[in-house]
Amino acid sequence: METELSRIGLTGLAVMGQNLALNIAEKGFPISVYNRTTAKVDETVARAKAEGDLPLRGFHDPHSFVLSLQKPRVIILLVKAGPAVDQTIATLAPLLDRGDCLVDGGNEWYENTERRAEAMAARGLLYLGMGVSGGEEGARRGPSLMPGGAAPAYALLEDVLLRTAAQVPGSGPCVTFVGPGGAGHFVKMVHNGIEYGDMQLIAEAYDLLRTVGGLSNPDLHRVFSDWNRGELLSFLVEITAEIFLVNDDLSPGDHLVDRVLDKTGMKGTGKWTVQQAAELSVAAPTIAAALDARFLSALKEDRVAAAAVFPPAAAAAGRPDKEKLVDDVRQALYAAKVCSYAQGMNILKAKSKEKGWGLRMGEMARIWKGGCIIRAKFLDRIERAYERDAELGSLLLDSEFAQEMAEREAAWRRVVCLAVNAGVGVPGMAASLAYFDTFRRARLPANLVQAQRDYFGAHTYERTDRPGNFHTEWSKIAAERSLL
Ligand code: 2AM
Repeated sequence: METELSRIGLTGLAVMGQNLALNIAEKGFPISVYNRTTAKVDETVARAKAEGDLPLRGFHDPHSFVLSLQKPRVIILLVKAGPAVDQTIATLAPLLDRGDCLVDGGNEWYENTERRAEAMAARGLLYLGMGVSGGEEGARRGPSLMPGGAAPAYALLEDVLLRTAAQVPGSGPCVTFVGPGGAGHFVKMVHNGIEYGDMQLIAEAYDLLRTVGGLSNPDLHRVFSDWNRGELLSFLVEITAEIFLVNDDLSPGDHLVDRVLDKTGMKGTGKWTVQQAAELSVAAPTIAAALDARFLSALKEDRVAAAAVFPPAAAAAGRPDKEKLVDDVRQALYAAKVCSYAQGMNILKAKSKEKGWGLRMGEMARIWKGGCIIRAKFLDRIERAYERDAELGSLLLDSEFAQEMAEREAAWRRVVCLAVNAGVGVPGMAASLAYFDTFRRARLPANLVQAQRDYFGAHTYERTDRPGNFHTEWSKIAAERSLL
């Protein structure tokens, strides 16, 4: 055993790295692992033994780690994004031979990946940027994998990835070669932005049901469990239902969710998604609303002060009918989610066009169907929509989605109106509705904005009835008119 070379290597043995290494070993690929802090190497080796004598060998120094790998060597990096990746590359690259490959599995900014891929190529080394989603459990049991970079590099580890990724019956492993350059990390970034949107929309549904509908935590558990048996079936709805079941050890009799401070953390991928949407001139108001909601959540002290200044909106007479409210909120959540995904997919499409990545949109939906945080039955529909039309301009224009939106529109409006009147912010649901109402109108008030631009800045305008660019001396004509 000691003299045999491992099929693959992995360095960076924090939670994701350890679990992914054990997963790869369990799928029958002998793996070598290394970590800067060697205690984590020993911990991983002990776990491999405890979890079924898995074919995993630990190394305390990078040199013997690299020498333990069969050629061409493939090493997955799961170290913290940013400078740690550069430092790890600086440690490993000099030990590698031409044709060996490094795979960054972190949440890295895609331009860093492209820069590193170029630098590696200059040394005759291959490089992949691979999004890995699914958290601890996903990494161990089967994550969604989004590898991008040089196609020959992907070929070096495709067999490992196909077996390591989540397997969705009838749909295959949740991995595909995403595209060249930083495409893999970019797709993972947008996945995370979509995840922000999903989580915010679910939180708004919870808030309405609790604050306006008066549902208790056991009620909420039943509602979310019920939703998870229908169109909203998804990992996030499932875990939400479970959260309402957990009691608080430190304050007996209470539910833990009520003791969790209302401040949401973040690591940056949601912010990057919104920044990229703006760079690409793609509207992503639901994802932006989810990001803003996190910013506002952080202002706990200011919010407590504001709550004292602005008392809650006058309660509407009586509580709404609970059953009707639950049914309306379910529909609003679904419709708002469709708009959020339409935005995320449009960011991917625009970037793919700009960079010439050739992203296959249906494939992106397919590899998100299992393993990852946004996994959901609903992704089947997105995959089908792009199967019907690979160049689909917006998910909202797909016939199946269009019908679903029409069916849920009235409930969605009722929910947003109810929230507005109750003074309960639903930034995600409202942003989605405004997005929908803007997108679906053939004529917008943009004519007036353009007229203003031409008035003060001579920016010219186009006409509805003839081609060309026009400029009008609006102030002159208006002055003449007002003299009449
Ligand atoms: P550590 O256990 O030695 O801290 C997540 O933080 C993972 O990234 C950990 O495995 C951590 O290793 C690794 N990591 C962070 N910074 C690093 C660096 N500069 N060089 C190598 N590994 C690093």
